[in-house]
Amino acid sequence: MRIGIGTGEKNYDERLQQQGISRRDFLKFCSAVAACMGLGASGASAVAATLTNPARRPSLVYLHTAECTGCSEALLRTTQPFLDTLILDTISLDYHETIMAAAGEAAEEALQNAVNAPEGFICIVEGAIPTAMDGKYGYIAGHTMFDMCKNILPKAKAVISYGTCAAYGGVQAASPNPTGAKGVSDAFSSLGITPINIAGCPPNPLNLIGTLVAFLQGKKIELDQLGRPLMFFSECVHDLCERLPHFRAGEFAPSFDSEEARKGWCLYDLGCKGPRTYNNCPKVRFNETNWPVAAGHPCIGCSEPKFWDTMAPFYSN
Ligand code: FSX
Ligand code: SF4
Ligand code: F3S
Repeated sequence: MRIGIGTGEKNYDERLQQQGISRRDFLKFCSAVAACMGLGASGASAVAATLTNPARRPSLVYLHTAECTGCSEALLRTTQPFLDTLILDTISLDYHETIMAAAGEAAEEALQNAVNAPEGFICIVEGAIPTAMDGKYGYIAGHTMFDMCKNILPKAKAVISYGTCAAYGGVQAASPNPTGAKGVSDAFSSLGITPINIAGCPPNPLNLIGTLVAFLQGKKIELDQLGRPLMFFSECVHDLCERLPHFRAGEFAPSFDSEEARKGWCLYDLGCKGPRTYNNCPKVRFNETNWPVAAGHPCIGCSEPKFWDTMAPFYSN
């Protein structure tokens, strides 16, 4: 399956025009990706060149396991209407169970073709892997999710665990975890796979795009101890938060509907887990618009392993 803009021979101005995307909007988006990657202003043109280079079209296989599809939603429903066409066209999305037109045997064939393509493929996994009862809690096309991943992941050039479920098990792995759900690295540690974990429930799509751009540019992606790219996850949410001056001044909002909350006072007393959470949300806002704490909701620690258990209760500290 090829989504979107078609022929790689056209220059990118033509391809943008065809999609009704102004060059200005596209460069603005590239600046956001560059900023997210910690590159300076000069990084935007390099990002644009990478995303529009028709010569570079690695195959992408996107597998869904146990999850809510929020990660795909976050990626495909961004304010940039061209993400799903331009970006996914650039990387040639050959298999994505949620949005591909093919079904049944045709879908299976598309998967096999992508996996066996001579130029190789990048595999993104969204969701946790059920491991209890020989993986019987999750089947796709007659194979358990565990077996499907076990067969495909070792063949990939790179594996990206997109979302906290794929990274660490997420809500499926919350206690008592009846399905034995695990993150990809945990479930397949014996296969020697080192996934790049783009944590978050959902994750910020810009962190995924930034990872793909870095990969396409041949850059080494440095990871933290939890497998997350340092370029996105090296800082604590709390240290980046715009309410931090109020925290330091001891100004804590007493309730969500208080005047203090509206004035931007700290949400720690309302349960905020920003001090225990590593992510770039305050800096790289969702849809370049907002992030939970600015919208008035405490951080619930969604990019940390086991956050459903360790960060609960969400509304007190
Ligand atoms: Fe949902 Fe993705 Fe959370 Fe998980 O998200 S937004 S439950 S990280 O795998 O679809
Ligand atoms: Fe820290 Fe949360 Fe307060 Fe922001 S709202 S300063 S992240 S405790
Ligand atoms: Fe998640 Fe906290 Fe960011 S809940 S989206 S890590 S602010």
